[in-house]
Amino acid sequence: MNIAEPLSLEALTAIEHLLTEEERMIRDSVRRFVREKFLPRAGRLYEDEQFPQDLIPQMAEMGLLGANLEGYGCAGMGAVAYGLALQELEYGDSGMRSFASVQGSLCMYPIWRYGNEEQKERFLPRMAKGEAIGCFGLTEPDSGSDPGSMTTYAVRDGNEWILNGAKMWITNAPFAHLAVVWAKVKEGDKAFGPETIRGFLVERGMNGFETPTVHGKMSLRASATGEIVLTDCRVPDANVLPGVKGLGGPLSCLNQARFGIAFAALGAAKSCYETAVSYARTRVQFGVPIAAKQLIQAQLVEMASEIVKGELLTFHYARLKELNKLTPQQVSLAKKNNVGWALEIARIARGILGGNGILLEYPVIRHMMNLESVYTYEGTNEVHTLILGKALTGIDAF
Ligand code: TGC
Ligand code: FAD
Repeated sequence: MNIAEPLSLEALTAIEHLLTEEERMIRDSVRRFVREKFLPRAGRLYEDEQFPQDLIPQMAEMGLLGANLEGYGCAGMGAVAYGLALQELEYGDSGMRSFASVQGSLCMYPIWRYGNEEQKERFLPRMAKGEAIGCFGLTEPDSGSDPGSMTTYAVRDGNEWILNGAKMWITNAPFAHLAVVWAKVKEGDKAFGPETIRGFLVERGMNGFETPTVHGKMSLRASATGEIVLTDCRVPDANVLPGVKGLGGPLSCLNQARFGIAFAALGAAKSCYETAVSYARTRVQFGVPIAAKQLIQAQLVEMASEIVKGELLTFHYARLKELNKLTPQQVSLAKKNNVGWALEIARIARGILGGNGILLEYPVIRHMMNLESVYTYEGTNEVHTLILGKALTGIDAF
């Protein structure tokens, strides 16, 4: 049987000539890093529930921490370069991308956008260097999709705030040096005016701040996930983000992180697709490679088509983001579409590999399990459907 070289996804998407030299360089250097330093250990890290903290200095050197922020030692990448870099990380493992998303979009971004100058100088340069690691505490055991129902409270006491409550499912928490914690406060001492949400920079070492690890995850095992337990935790005024009040604060950070995830999830999908093509071209059943079977080709074509469509969508949206024209609804569309398809592609690839599809020797089952979390976090697939449903009909169906 004559078997020609396969057409690459990159040739089919054909955005290479639309990238700047700097964007290509950033993508290629992260690609090398992931393939040389991470992938040889990926299966073992997943099995051992270990995030590779030893790789943080190199990630920092490549400008991946707070990559798209300007100043304070950050790399100031454009949205396309940032998206491509995250996609290469997620080609390795969603846990690697999660680490960078949380550090940059969910912890450094709120300080960069809503912090005062003193807070920015105190935290951002060290975070860009990977010397201080951050996490983001919004979700609670009884408050996930509906973060406005949170019950973590901050009560003022002189120049300090006393925080009580618990946050759940917090990426990076077990080894983080600081947490951006969102908590409810009563506005104004006298009138007990309306309740609002504020952001607190809680530092490791403050009394009453604990971050027990969540064990037993079957997904994102190479990412450290923890709780944040706050028991009469005293946080000084100097650690309150002055520039934001209300749920719009944390949600604006999610816009940043969700954009990165939409772009990056395609990295996991590409890894699954490439593995499936290569496997199907060499696995012989009924006397021919299974890639010669029309049912297998139909599956590979669907996978490739959805990756190309997702890539074109995010590339366009990333250019819009660089012009400050990307809306939260567009971010929801991209997150829902790309993560939904990445998960579906991983499941199809798993099937194409047959029994081998469940072995950690191949990246597919690891990506598939990871993507189950990516489907749920940063707004579940249903939440993004309802955000779009509300925008398209004008009716809130939450
Ligand atoms: P709603 O009344 O719609 O809005 C409340 C206020 O927020 C404003 N707002 C936004 N602002 C900026 N960006 C957005 N995307 C915004 N969406 C809403 C809105 O204008 C309003 O402002 P104001 O001034 O009028 O008060 O709020 P709601 O309570 O009805 O909830 C809306 C809903 C359900 C869409 C929202 O709560 C939501 O997105 N829920 C999902 C929660 C979520 O995504 N959690 C993620 C936690 S972090 C995480 O998962 C990290 S994983 C990281 C990793 O490892 O990679
Ligand atoms: P729920 O909100 O209880 O939802 C359960 C189901 O009900 C879902 O299918 C949901 O779509 C559906 N549902 C809910 N409301 C509606 C509705 N109105 N209509 C229809 N269906 C609905 N959070 C952080 O704050 N920081 C982090 O760093 C972080 N990292 C995470 C890491 C991992 C590995 C995971 C798994 C989660 C992480 N999260 C984090 C939490 C994540 O954001 C939440 O899990 C997510 O927002 C969903 O909340 P929930 O799990 O409480 O599910």
